[in-house]
Amino acid sequence: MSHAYIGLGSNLQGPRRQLEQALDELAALPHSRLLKASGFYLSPPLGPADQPDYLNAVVLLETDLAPLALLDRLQALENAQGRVRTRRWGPRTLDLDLLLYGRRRIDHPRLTVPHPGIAERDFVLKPLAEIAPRLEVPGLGRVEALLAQCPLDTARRLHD
Ligand code: A4P
Ligand code: MG
Repeated sequence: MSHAYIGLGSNLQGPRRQLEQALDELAALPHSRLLKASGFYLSPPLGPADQPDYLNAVVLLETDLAPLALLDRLQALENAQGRVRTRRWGPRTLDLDLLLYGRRRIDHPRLTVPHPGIAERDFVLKPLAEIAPRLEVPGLGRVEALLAQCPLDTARRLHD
Protein backbone atom coordinates (compact mmCIF):
# COMPACT_ATOMS: atom_id res chain seq x y z
CA MET A 1 0.00 0.00 0.00
CA SER A 2 1.19 3.51 -0.80
CA HIS A 3 0.06 6.92 0.41
CA ALA A 4 -1.06 9.18 -2.43
CA TYR A 5 -2.00 12.84 -1.95
CA ILE A 6 -4.43 14.18 -4.55
CA GLY A 7 -5.28 17.82 -5.21
CA LEU A 8 -8.84 18.67 -6.28
CA GLY A 9 -9.80 21.88 -8.07
CA SER A 10 -12.95 23.26 -9.69
CA ASN A 11 -14.21 26.61 -10.91
CA LEU A 12 -17.22 25.69 -13.07
CA GLN A 13 -20.74 24.31 -12.68
CA GLY A 14 -21.05 24.41 -8.89
CA PRO A 15 -17.49 23.91 -7.60
CA ARG A 16 -18.66 22.75 -4.16
CA ARG A 17 -20.91 20.12 -5.68
CA GLN A 18 -18.11 19.07 -8.07
CA LEU A 19 -15.66 18.57 -5.20
CA GLU A 20 -18.20 16.72 -3.05
CA GLN A 21 -18.96 14.35 -5.93
CA ALA A 22 -15.23 13.85 -6.54
CA LEU A 23 -14.72 12.96 -2.85
CA ASP A 24 -17.41 10.29 -3.14
CA GLU A 25 -15.83 8.90 -6.32
CA LEU A 26 -12.31 8.90 -4.82
CA ALA A 27 -13.64 7.04 -1.76
CA ALA A 28 -15.04 4.39 -4.13
CA LEU A 29 -11.85 3.76 -6.13
CA PRO A 30 -10.82 0.10 -6.25
CA HIS A 31 -7.82 -1.14 -4.23
CA SER A 32 -7.88 2.17 -2.34
CA ARG A 33 -9.12 3.76 0.85
CA LEU A 34 -9.78 7.43 1.53
CA LEU A 35 -7.94 8.21 4.77
CA LYS A 36 -8.19 12.01 5.06
CA ALA A 37 -9.82 14.97 3.35
CA SER A 38 -9.14 18.67 3.91
CA GLY A 39 -11.71 21.42 4.00
CA PHE A 40 -12.47 23.52 0.90
CA TYR A 41 -10.39 26.61 0.03
CA LEU A 42 -11.49 29.49 -2.20
CA SER A 43 -8.97 31.49 -4.25
CA PRO A 44 -8.77 33.71 -7.34
CA PRO A 45 -7.43 31.96 -10.45
CA LEU A 46 -3.70 31.63 -10.89
CA GLY A 47 -3.06 32.25 -14.58
CA PRO A 48 -5.70 33.83 -16.86
CA ALA A 49 -7.86 36.12 -14.68
CA ASP A 50 -10.98 36.01 -16.91
CA GLN A 51 -12.40 32.92 -15.19
CA PRO A 52 -14.28 32.25 -11.93
CA ASP A 53 -12.61 31.73 -8.54
CA TYR A 54 -11.45 28.20 -7.70
CA LEU A 55 -12.39 25.83 -4.94
CA ASN A 56 -9.54 23.49 -3.94
CA ALA A 57 -9.04 20.60 -1.51
CA VAL A 58 -6.54 17.78 -0.88
CA VAL A 59 -7.12 14.15 0.09
CA LEU A 60 -4.94 11.30 1.31
CA LEU A 61 -5.59 7.97 -0.37
CA GLU A 62 -4.08 4.66 0.68
CA THR A 63 -3.82 2.65 -2.52
CA ASP A 64 -2.50 -0.45 -4.23
CA LEU A 65 -2.88 1.21 -7.65
CA ALA A 66 0.46 1.98 -9.33
CA PRO A 67 1.06 5.67 -10.12
CA LEU A 68 0.06 5.53 -13.81
CA ALA A 69 -2.96 3.33 -13.04
CA LEU A 70 -4.03 5.88 -10.44
CA LEU A 71 -3.53 8.72 -12.96
CA ASP A 72 -5.77 6.82 -15.43
CA ARG A 73 -8.47 6.61 -12.76
CA LEU A 74 -8.17 10.30 -11.90
CA GLN A 75 -8.46 11.30 -15.57
CA ALA A 76 -11.49 9.03 -15.99
CA LEU A 77 -13.15 10.80 -13.03
CA GLU A 78 -12.31 14.22 -14.56
CA ASN A 79 -13.86 13.13 -17.86
CA ALA A 80 -16.93 11.67 -16.14
CA GLN A 81 -17.55 15.02 -14.46
CA GLY A 82 -17.63 16.78 -17.80
CA ARG A 83 -14.08 18.10 -17.98
CA VAL A 84 -13.43 19.68 -21.36
CA ARG A 85 -9.81 20.63 -22.00
CA THR A 86 -9.60 24.01 -23.69
CA ARG A 87 -6.53 26.06 -22.91
CA ARG A 88 -3.75 25.55 -20.40
CA TRP A 89 -4.77 26.87 -16.98
CA GLY A 90 -8.27 27.45 -18.34
CA PRO A 91 -11.50 26.93 -16.36
CA ARG A 92 -12.52 23.38 -15.45
CA THR A 93 -15.33 21.47 -13.78
CA LEU A 94 -12.82 19.16 -12.12
CA ASP A 95 -9.03 18.96 -11.98
CA LEU A 96 -7.41 16.06 -10.13
CA ASP A 97 -3.64 16.30 -9.67
CA LEU A 98 -1.49 13.54 -8.21
CA LEU A 99 0.55 15.69 -5.84
CA LEU A 100 2.63 13.04 -4.07
CA TYR A 101 2.98 9.27 -4.23
CA GLY A 102 4.76 7.98 -1.15
CA ARG A 103 8.32 9.23 -1.27
CA ARG A 104 8.57 8.61 -5.02
CA ARG A 105 9.95 11.01 -7.59
CA ILE A 106 8.51 10.28 -11.03
CA ASP A 107 9.57 11.85 -14.32
CA HIS A 108 7.39 10.28 -17.02
CA PRO A 109 5.87 11.94 -20.14
CA ARG A 110 2.40 11.62 -18.57
CA LEU A 111 3.28 12.07 -14.93
CA THR A 112 5.54 14.32 -12.88
CA VAL A 113 5.64 13.66 -9.12
CA PRO A 114 5.86 15.63 -6.89
CA HIS A 115 3.44 17.76 -8.91
CA PRO A 116 5.34 20.81 -10.23
CA GLY A 117 4.38 24.06 -8.61
CA ILE A 118 3.40 22.68 -5.20
CA ALA A 119 5.76 25.06 -3.41
CA GLU A 120 4.36 28.14 -5.20
CA ARG A 121 0.67 27.37 -4.70
CA ASP A 122 -0.92 28.26 -1.38
CA PHE A 123 -4.22 26.75 -2.61
CA VAL A 124 -2.39 23.39 -2.60
CA LEU A 125 -0.20 23.88 0.47
CA LYS A 126 -2.96 25.14 2.80
CA PRO A 127 -5.26 22.11 2.40
CA LEU A 128 -2.22 19.81 2.37
CA ALA A 129 -0.93 21.37 5.61
CA GLU A 130 -4.35 20.81 7.17
CA ILE A 131 -4.05 17.01 6.77
CA ALA A 132 -0.24 16.53 6.69
CA PRO A 133 1.74 19.50 8.11
CA ARG A 134 4.88 17.50 8.85
CA LEU A 135 4.92 15.57 5.56
CA GLU A 136 8.23 15.72 3.68
CA VAL A 137 7.87 16.67 0.00
CA PRO A 138 10.74 14.85 -1.75
CA GLY A 139 13.44 17.32 -2.73
CA LEU A 140 11.63 20.35 -1.27
CA GLY A 141 11.10 20.02 2.49
CA ARG A 142 8.28 19.84 4.99
CA VAL A 143 4.79 21.04 4.02
CA GLU A 144 4.55 23.49 6.95
CA ALA A 145 7.92 25.03 6.04
CA LEU A 146 6.93 25.33 2.37
CA LEU A 147 3.70 27.07 3.38
CA ALA A 148 5.57 29.52 5.62
CA GLN A 149 7.74 30.47 2.61
CA CYS A 150 5.02 30.39 -0.06
CA PRO A 151 4.94 33.63 -2.11
CA LEU A 152 1.16 33.34 -2.69
CA ASP A 153 -1.36 34.00 0.12
CA THR A 154 -4.81 34.18 -1.44
CA ALA A 155 -6.68 30.98 -0.50
CA ARG A 156 -9.29 31.18 2.27
CA ARG A 157 -10.82 28.17 3.99
CA LEU A 158 -14.60 27.94 3.78
CA HIS A 159 -16.61 27.06 6.86
CA ASP A 160 -17.72 23.43 6.94
N1 A4P B 1 0.45 15.32 -15.63
C1 A4P B 1 1.78 15.31 -15.34
N2 A4P B 1 2.01 15.17 -14.04
C2 A4P B 1 0.77 15.09 -13.44
C3 A4P B 1 0.35 14.93 -12.08
N3 A4P B 1 1.24 14.84 -11.07
N4 A4P B 1 -1.00 14.90 -11.82
C4 A4P B 1 -0.08 15.46 -16.99
C5 A4P B 1 -1.90 15.01 -12.85
N5 A4P B 1 -1.55 15.15 -14.17
C6 A4P B 1 -0.23 15.20 -14.45
O1 A4P B 1 -2.97 18.19 -17.26
C7 A4P B 1 -2.15 18.05 -18.40
C8 A4P B 1 -1.34 16.77 -18.32
O2 A4P B 1 -0.53 16.78 -17.16
C9 A4P B 1 -2.17 15.50 -18.14
O3 A4P B 1 -2.51 14.94 -19.37
C10 A4P B 1 -1.25 14.57 -17.32
O4 A4P B 1 -0.79 13.47 -18.09
P1 A4P B 1 -4.39 18.80 -17.41
O5 A4P B 1 -5.06 18.67 -16.09
O6 A4P B 1 -5.04 18.22 -18.60
O7 A4P B 1 -4.06 20.30 -17.85
P2 A4P B 1 -4.08 21.60 -16.98
O8 A4P B 1 -4.52 21.26 -15.59
O9 A4P B 1 -4.82 22.64 -17.72
O10 A4P B 1 -2.58 22.03 -17.02
P3 A4P B 1 -1.63 22.02 -15.82
O11 A4P B 1 -0.35 22.65 -16.25
O12 A4P B 1 -1.56 20.65 -15.23
O13 A4P B 1 -2.35 23.02 -14.86
P4 A4P B 1 -2.40 22.86 -13.32
O14 A4P B 1 -0.99 22.91 -12.82
O15 A4P B 1 -3.24 21.72 -12.93
O16 A4P B 1 -3.06 24.22 -12.95
N6 A4P B 1 -5.85 28.66 -9.77
C11 A4P B 1 -6.39 28.34 -8.57
N7 A4P B 1 -6.69 29.33 -7.68
N8 A4P B 1 -6.65 27.04 -8.25
C12 A4P B 1 -6.35 25.99 -9.12
O17 A4P B 1 -6.60 24.82 -8.79
N9 A4P B 1 -5.42 25.34 -11.27
C13 A4P B 1 -4.83 25.62 -12.43
C14 A4P B 1 -4.40 24.50 -13.30
C15 A4P B 1 -4.57 27.01 -12.82
N10 A4P B 1 -4.97 28.00 -11.83
C16 A4P B 1 -5.52 27.66 -10.66
C17 A4P B 1 -5.76 26.30 -10.37
MG1 MG C 1 -4.20 19.22 -13.84
